[in-house]
Amino acid sequence: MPNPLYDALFARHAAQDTPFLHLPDGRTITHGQFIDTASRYANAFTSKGLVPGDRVAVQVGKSPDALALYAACVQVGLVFLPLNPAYTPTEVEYFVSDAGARLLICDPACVNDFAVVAANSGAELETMDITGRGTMRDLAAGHGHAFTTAERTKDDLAALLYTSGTTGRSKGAMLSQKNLLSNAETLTKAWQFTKTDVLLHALPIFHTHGLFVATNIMLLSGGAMVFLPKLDADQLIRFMPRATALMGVPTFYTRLLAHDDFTACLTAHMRLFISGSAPLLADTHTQFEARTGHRILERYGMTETNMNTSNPYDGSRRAGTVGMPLPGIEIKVCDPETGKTLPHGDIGVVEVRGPNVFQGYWRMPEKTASELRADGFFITGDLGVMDDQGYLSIVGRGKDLIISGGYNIYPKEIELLLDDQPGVMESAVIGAPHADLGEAPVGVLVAQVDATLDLEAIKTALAGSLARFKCPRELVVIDELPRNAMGKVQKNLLREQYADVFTC
Ligand code: MCA
Ligand code: AMP
Repeated sequence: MPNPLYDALFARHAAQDTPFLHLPDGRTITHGQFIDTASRYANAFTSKGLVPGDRVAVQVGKSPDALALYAACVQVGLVFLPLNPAYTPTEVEYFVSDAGARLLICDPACVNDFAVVAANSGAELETMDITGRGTMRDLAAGHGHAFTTAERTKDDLAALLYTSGTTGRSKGAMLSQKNLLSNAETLTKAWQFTKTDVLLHALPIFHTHGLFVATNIMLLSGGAMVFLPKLDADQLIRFMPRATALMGVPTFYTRLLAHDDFTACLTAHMRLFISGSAPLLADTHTQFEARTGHRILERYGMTETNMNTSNPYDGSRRAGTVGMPLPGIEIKVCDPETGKTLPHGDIGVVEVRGPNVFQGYWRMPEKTASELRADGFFITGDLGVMDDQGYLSIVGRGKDLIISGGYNIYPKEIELLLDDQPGVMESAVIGAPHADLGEAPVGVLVAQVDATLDLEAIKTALAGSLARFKCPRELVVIDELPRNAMGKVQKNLLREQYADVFTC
């Protein structure tokens, strides 16, 4: 039965014994073996009564089996909802409940906490650990690999990815088969990936970058990945001789540059280094070229849109820019007030339209209507400027957002928790420059009259309900927050004041 995403990414590799995943322990999983495993999981899902359109929330460590869950969801027509393992049970409960997920798959080590989450949100619970073991694998082992792929159209939902919001409430971005497939096709072509490529994959697989950009491209092209559990510069260096390309957030490149063994000789055979998810400093770009002779290719995207722009594969890769709109994708830089397109050279809000743009936010019609125009343009909230040659630079954000090591942190979510802490009158969370992560969160607190704040107790309280990467690395107390005439907190002044907090 037709299922455009499954047919393009998976079905055509079903009988192939070409390598797909090279694992650090020396094992290799072929495309065919991977698809067999995925189909067993597809049978396991079906045996649990799941039907096309059901949501499956997956909060497990990175493993080939975790990736097979994604393939299985596509084959059954389930909506894949991957979650960062760093999220606390409180955070996960929101996602699972909001999505109305039928099934939650978690690490067996957390099964007690997540049994409560599943019960509260009406989902069933299964487990999978970092090696792939758990009740899901046991269930799949009882099934064969014959599975009749569910019929889907290109407009059916394939994934629901939660992105935090400026109001503090996370929104589920609805991504259709077309959104994912069109972008995978566009990027494979733009970056010239073929079945001879081997991608060094050290990104997480619960975000667009590691899953839909990196993995979908390698599936579509029929190439292979060195599949590493996480970023470890030693491992990248060890496996680089087997690879042809690397994709990473800027931290990947700063950590490689900090490593003495990262040399021109090591990279001489490499075809491509790609960076995205956060701004790559022009200085990193320059240092990388000086060390290796390679110019990093920077691109720009969002969870809601997959990839929008890219520096050219052939042609000038310009440091400090995110390149030009990808084929089939339109980009406008607009006046934030009127929405009118601005001339080249003027700074405005970036808007994007194309087959990559999501269908809207899950069960949030008002939010969708305020960010997705009727004519199909999505208002990104990023501030950009386009030059005469069509290169876009992201110069800031209209939205209050911190990007730390490629993870998005919305200050509002943290401020709401800080404001609830004993003795806190109000708070503001800002991003301060951080050498390794680009920026990292700082909490600025104002105490209630006569209150003395216990900063350690506040940190402990936050750690109980917020993923660690969102917790402010520094808490400072001041007398009052700077405000403008309208009463709005002037975060730009706080950012200036605490610009050196992680460097001095
Ligand atoms: C880990 N920690 C962090 C981060 N990562 N803190 C702030 N920001 C982070 N990004 C904290 C942990 O909670 C822990 O804290 C401590 O750092 C060590 O954790 P560890 O796992 O060892 O960290 P790491 O290995 O150094 O990880 C840093 C990393 C990783 C390599 C930058 O975060 C990463 O792989 N980031 C990539 C994210 C990504 O894929 N983004 C794409 C989103 P404690 O010690 O207190 O417990 S998609 C997107 O943005 C769009 C679509 C796009 O354009 O791509
Ligand atoms: P996410 O919500 O995780 O999809 O993050 C998307 C955001 O990451 C975008 O709206 C941008 O603010 C930022 N981003 C992604 N790629 C780049 C880049 N190359 N340069 C600057 N910012 C980027």
